[in-house]
Amino acid sequence: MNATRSLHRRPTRTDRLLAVAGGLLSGYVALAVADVLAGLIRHESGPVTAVGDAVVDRTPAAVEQWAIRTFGESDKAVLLLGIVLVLGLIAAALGLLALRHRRAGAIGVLGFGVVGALAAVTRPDSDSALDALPSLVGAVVGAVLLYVLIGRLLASDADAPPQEAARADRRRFLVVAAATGLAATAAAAIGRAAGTPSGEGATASRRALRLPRPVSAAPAVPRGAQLDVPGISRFLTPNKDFYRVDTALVVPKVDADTWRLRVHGMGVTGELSLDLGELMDREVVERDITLACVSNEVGGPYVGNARWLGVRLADLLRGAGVRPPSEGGPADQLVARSVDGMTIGTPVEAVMDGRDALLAFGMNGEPLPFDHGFPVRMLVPGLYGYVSACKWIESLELTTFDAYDAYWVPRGWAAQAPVKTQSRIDTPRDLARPAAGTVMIAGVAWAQHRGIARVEVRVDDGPWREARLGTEDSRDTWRQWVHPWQAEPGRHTLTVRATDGTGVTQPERRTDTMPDGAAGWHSVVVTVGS
Ligand SMILES: Nc1nc2c(c(=O)[nH]1)N[C@H]1C(S)=C(S)[C@@H](COP(=O)(O)O)O[C@H]1N2
Ligand SMILES: [Mo]
Repeated sequence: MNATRSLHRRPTRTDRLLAVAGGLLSGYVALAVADVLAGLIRHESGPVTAVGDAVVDRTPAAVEQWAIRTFGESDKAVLLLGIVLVLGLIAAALGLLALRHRRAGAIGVLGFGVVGALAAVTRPDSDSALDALPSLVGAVVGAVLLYVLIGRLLASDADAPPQEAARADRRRFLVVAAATGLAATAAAAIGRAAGTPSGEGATASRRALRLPRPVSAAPAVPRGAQLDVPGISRFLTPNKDFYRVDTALVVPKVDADTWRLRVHGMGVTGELSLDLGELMDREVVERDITLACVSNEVGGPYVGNARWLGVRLADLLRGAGVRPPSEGGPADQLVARSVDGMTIGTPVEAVMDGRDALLAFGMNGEPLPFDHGFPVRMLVPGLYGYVSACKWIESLELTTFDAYDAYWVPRGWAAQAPVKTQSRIDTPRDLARPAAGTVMIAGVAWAQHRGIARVEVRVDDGPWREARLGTEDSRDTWRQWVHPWQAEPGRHTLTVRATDGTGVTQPERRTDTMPDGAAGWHSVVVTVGS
């Protein structure tokens, strides 16, 4: 007898199709098993999430910029879908390979388990080798399944009549495939229903959290800060509409009851380790601060304004003995680290120069949403988020810019990045078709911590005309503006530019977001009907 069973029958096209299906099914079962185990161990240890996180970390800056431009805030969903598609293609190919070499196909499946396991244990938030288990066990089950399935497909003896043999083989294959597919689906469903939903303790701790009253409340937003123009951005951005930019594929769910913040490093004379209660017992302030992302293109959506509740970071640092460089302190960089391994470096001088740099736990009257950094995040008026606004913060280290590059710096972004003055036309929208007559051109302008002194609007190549500004809330917030325009029929280009509180007007020349934020004027093109 021939020892190699796969030679018993020549694989037909149907066999090849079934082998592809077998590969896909094995991949599916492997992921389902991994999902059940990740639910028991740690949700982020699942292979798709772990590989996705690893891909995010290794993505070249240019590709990442392209992804943000093309997919916006759905970039994460697109990445996960991409990973699943690639896995599907590979699984299909392994199915075909197994038809020729059963063992090679199975080993291929194991190889993917190793990749997933490596990704899982090398994540910065992985603190246990157990994180390798979901990928490894899933892969072993997937590999065995593929081996068995292809075995069933080629089980018939060479002496049997070919037609009948093929039919018997397919029946055997389908029985095993259907049984394992159903079993894996059921196991995954039961695992999801029975397992702890991710972050149950964190959700309960957020619900139970009572925010303290501020010693220094933010003054009421002045009447007149919010202009009454349809289509303009709300002055205070509701939490659910606030942009989200971060590298987390699974939003960290931190339990406020066990959260601690450590403050340590150069020039710290008394290391601190605070829990949330101790942080909230300090002097609490409330401030309106506009946050902007360095990845925001001219006219883009990644900017928002909220009312934050927290403690002044400078008070905390002084309490730990820290002096800014201007007073002879040795550290010029404050590195914030998050529970998911993000590092964000901020100039110590900016944090301690009197501005309202905050460790915030409240946002627009509620505890920080998970998406925005629960339980505590940092905010520094006047700096882009990637150099100031660490979410899910767990430690603050005093060091120097020479000694340490935070996460984005080796990826091509500037180590220090004050926000650039920007203005945006919210209405009319690009390519709108307003009727002739009075059209309100309106939007927002921001130059946090310098303030907005003037906004001007231009129609086509006409003269710059000063827009009416909304009342200033604080120089750390954006400012609304409006300009009534007597619109004449035809196609027109509307352009805006702002001047900040130091008297500097936005330059016309457009620059890329990389390395330290986009510059240039925002324009929209509209066609006015008659
Ligand atoms: N832990 C962590 N904090 C982070 C980031 C991140 O990826 N991880 N992204 C930063 C960037 S680039 C910006 S612009 C702000 C965005 O804050 P938001 O998502 O609350 O709007 O968070 C900052 N803090
Ligand atoms: Mo950002």
